Amino acid sequence: MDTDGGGWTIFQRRVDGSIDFYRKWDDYKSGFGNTNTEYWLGLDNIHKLTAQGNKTLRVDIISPGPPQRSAYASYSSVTVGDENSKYILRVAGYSGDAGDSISEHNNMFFSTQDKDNDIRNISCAATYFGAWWYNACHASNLNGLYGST
Ligand SMILES: [Ca+2]
Repeated sequence: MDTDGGGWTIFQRRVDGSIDFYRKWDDYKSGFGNTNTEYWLGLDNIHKLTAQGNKTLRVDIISPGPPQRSAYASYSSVTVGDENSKYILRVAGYSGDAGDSISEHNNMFFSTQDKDNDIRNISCAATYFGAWWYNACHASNLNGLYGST
């Protein structure tokens, strides 16, 4: 919570693979998991957060190693639409040292195994066992199988 000046709300956290993230629309809408370990805050909540003025998105990734390595990606502007918009993602202003694997998901809808809103003629969520703003299909898949490359 004190990274880069603090003031963050953590909307997704994965640390040990203890929570199953291959879930359906209603779980991603409402949220799931345990704030002491792994969780997803819920798309309705993420929408409300990002609707309150300009928000920065930051992704921190740590590879346990050894040697332990970390990298981050930051986006100076992010919004997630409401459910009627299929939680459309609008993201811009990358900086960081992880590389930019989210900008290509800009303007995409959220998809889950039971709601295919991607732009490919397969279900990206079912094919890659995740839930994300898939396009055709992904540069990042942070709700995919834990430990998968
Ligand atoms: Ca599709």
